Amino acid sequence: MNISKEQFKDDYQKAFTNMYASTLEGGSSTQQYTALGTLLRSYVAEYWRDERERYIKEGQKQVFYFSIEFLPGKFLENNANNMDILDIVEEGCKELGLDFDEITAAEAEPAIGNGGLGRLASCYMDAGASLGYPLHGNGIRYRHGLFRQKIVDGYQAELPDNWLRHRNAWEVRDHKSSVLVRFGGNVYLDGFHPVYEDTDDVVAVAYDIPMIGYHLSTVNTMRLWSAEVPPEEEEEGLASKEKYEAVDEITEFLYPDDSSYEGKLLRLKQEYFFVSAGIQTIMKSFKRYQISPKDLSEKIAIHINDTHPALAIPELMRILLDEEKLTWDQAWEITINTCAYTNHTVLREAMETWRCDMVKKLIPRIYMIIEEIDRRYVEQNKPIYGDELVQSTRPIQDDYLHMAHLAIIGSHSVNGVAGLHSKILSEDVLRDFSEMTPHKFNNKTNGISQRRYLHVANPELRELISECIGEDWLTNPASMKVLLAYQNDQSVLSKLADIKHQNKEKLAQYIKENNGIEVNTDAIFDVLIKRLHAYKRQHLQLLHIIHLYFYLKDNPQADFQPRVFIFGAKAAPSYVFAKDVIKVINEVAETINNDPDCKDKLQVVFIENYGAALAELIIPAAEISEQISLAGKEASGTGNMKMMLNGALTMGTLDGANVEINSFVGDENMFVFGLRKEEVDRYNERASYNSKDLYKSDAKIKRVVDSLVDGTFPRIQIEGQTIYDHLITHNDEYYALKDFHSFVEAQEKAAKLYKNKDEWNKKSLINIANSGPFSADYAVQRYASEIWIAQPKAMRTDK
Ligand code: 26Q
Repeated sequence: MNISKEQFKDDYQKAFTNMYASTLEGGSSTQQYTALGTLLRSYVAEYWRDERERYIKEGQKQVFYFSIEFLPGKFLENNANNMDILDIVEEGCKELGLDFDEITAAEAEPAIGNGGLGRLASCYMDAGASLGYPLHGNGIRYRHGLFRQKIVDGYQAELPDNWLRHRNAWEVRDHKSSVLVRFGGNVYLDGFHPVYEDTDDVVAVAYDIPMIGYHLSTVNTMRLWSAEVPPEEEEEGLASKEKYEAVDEITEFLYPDDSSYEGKLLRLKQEYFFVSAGIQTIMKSFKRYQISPKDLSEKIAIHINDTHPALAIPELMRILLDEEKLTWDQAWEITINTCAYTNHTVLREAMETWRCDMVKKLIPRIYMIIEEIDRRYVEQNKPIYGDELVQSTRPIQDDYLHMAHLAIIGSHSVNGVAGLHSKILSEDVLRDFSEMTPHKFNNKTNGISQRRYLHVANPELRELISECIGEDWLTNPASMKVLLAYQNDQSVLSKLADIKHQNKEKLAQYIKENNGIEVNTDAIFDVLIKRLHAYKRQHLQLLHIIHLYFYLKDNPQADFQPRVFIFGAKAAPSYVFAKDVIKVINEVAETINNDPDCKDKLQVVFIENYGAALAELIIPAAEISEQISLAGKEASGTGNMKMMLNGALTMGTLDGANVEINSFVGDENMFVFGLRKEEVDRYNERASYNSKDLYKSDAKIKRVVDSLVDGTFPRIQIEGQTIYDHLITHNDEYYALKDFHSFVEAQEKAAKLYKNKDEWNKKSLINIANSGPFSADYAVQRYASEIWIAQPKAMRTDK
C-alpha cells in the first residue's frame, strides 16, 4: 500500500491518543505496540471487508482450513512487510523517538499451537493470502497458549501463557456471527427429524484475524472461536456457576501434547466445538446466498488438518440431513467431495481414538450419524473387498471410534506431508485403505513461508540475494536457483559469511543476556530446535556432545574445531523421558561450560522457552541444522527447510523432507548419516537389534553411556538413569546407539569442512539456492490445483 512517512506518523500519534488519551512518547511499549497494531489493522480494514464481499459476489470457491492449532508468530513485522510499509513504519517510529525493536518485542506471541502442525497451518495461511486464494482458517481462540517454559535448576517448569492479557490488536470480535453448539442431552428421531432434550448449549463467538497477503494480494480471515454461556441463559438467570466454569474451560487451554494422544473428554469437546461452529457458519452463509447445498463441493472445500477436526464429516452430514433434508446418499456424496484430510504422523501413540460411550454421551446426534456411516460402510464394502479389509478399516472397532478411519472414509483426498511419509502411509500404516481407494492417496510435501523466515527474519540476506539476482525470487522462489551462478564468487561468499556472522553475534547477545554464557561466535553454531521427543533423538546429540567432551579431556591440546551446541525444545509436561533429557542437557552444559579445558571450544546452550518468535532469531544464525530423527519417524519436518533457506548445512538422516533436501543439494552439500528406513524395518521385523550387546562390545559407546549414571555429571542421578534405561534396559527404541558412530563421523566431516571457509560458504550458498521449491507458495498451489480445485483471483495491479 501507498502511504507517506509523514502521514503514517500523524496517523500513529492520533491512533495512540484515541486509544489511550495520552501522548505516544509517554506510553509503555505494550501500549505503543497495541496502538500500532490497531492502526495497521485499520489500514487494511476496508480492503478486508471488500475482499470478503467480493468472494461472495463472485461466487468463487472458498477453502476452509480446519485446524485445532495455528502458530502464526508475531504479526506486526510480517504484516507490515506484506503491506510494503515495513520501512516506513520502522523509520517513522525512529523519527518519533521510539524504539521499534522494543515495540516489536512487546507483542505477545500467539502460542496457540504446539509445533510443526500449527506452524504449517500458519505458513499456508500466509501463502494462500499472498497468492490471492480464498483460503480461510478455522480454529480455537485459546485464552492460554502453550505453556511458557522456565528452566529452574536445569528442570523444565511450566508457567501459564496469558497472551491475551493486553488484548490482541489484530482480532475483531464478531458477535453477530455467533452460533450455538449443542452438547449432551438426549436425542431421538421423530420420523427423520431429530428431537433434542436437555442439551447443554454453548455459544461459539467468532474472533477474526486478517491474513494479509504479500503486496496485499488479498486479505483472508483466520476465524478463532471462543466459548461463552448463551446470552439467553444468562439473561434469564439460568446459568449456574458450574455452567460458567464448564463453558469457560472449553477454550481456556491448548493441550500441550505434540505427537501423543490421550482420550480426555475436554479435548473431544474442543474438537467438536470449533468444528461445529465452523461448519454451521459455512452452511449459514450458503443459506443467506441461496446456494443449493447440492452445489456445496463446487463452492467450498474443507481441509481437515490431522484427525483433530475429523468430526467435520459427521457434522456436515448432520446439517445436510437434519436441516437441509437431503437423503443420506446425497449428503454423503457431497461430504466426501467437500472434505480432504492431511495426515501428519505415523507414530502409533499419536493415533486418535475415542471410546464410543464417551462420544455418544457428549454428542449423541453425531454419534448416531457415525454409527450409520460405519454400518453402511461395512454393508457396502464387504461384498466388494471382503470381511478382513472392511473390518480393519471401519471407523468403529471394539467400541472405539478411529478418527483417522473416519477422516479417510469421509474425504476424497488423503495426503502425507513428504515423499517418504506418503509412501509409508500408503504402503504401511494405511495400506488397507490405499488398497481399497488408491485414488485418494497423494503426497503434498510441506512448505514454509520464505517471507517470514527470510525476508523478515534475515533482511540482510534478502538484500544480498536481491543484489545478485534481482527481485523476481521474492514472488517466484524457484528462481533462487539463479544464485548458483555465484557459488564461486568470492565477494558474494564473503558477504554471505559476514551476514551469518552478524546473525550469530545477535544470537550470542541474546544468549549472554538470557543464559549468562558468552559463546564463541567463531565456533560452528550447531542448532537443534524442535519439540522434545524420543523419536527426534535430542539424546543422540547429547551422546555426541559427551563424546566430544571426553575427547577434549583426553586431548586438551588437540586441534579442535570449536563448536557451540544450541538446543531449544519444550517437553510435554507429562512426558518423563523428554523432561529428563532437558535436565541432563542442562547439567552436561553446566559441567562443560565451566570446564577450562573446553573454554571457547565446546559450549552447550539450552535456550529457554523456544517458540515461533525465538525461531526467527535462531534460524538465521544456524550453521548446522540438526535433523536427526530415526528414519521413518518424522513425517516431514519444516525447521529443516527454514534453516536451509538461511544457509545452514543439514546434518540429517534420510527421514521426512530431509530426503527431498538431499535430492536437491546432493550428498556433498549436506551430511547424511544413520540407518535407512528399510534397515530400521529389517531390524524391527527380525527383532535383531540388541543395544546391550552393542554397548558391551563398544568401549566408546560404553564410556559415553556410563557417564549418564557414574557421576561424571553431577545432579542427574534420576534423569541420567532414565536415559540409560531407555538405551540399555529397554533396547534403545530409536536406535541412537546404532546410529552413534555414523553420526559422530558425519559430525567430524562437518568440523573438518568448516576449517575450509570458502568451501563451507559455497555449500551454504548452494543450500540457499536450492531452497526455493520448499516455499509454502508452491505447496498451497499444489493443494489448490490438485485437492481443493480452487483458483486464485486475478492479481490486482493497482495497489
Ligand atoms: C492429539 C490429541 C490430543 C492432544 C494432542 C494431540 C496432538 C497435538 C498436536 C497430536 C499431534 C500434534 C502435532 C503433530 C505435529 O506437529 N506433527 C508434525 O507436523 C509437521 C507438519 O506437517 C511435520 O513437519 C512434522 O514432521 C510432524 O511431526
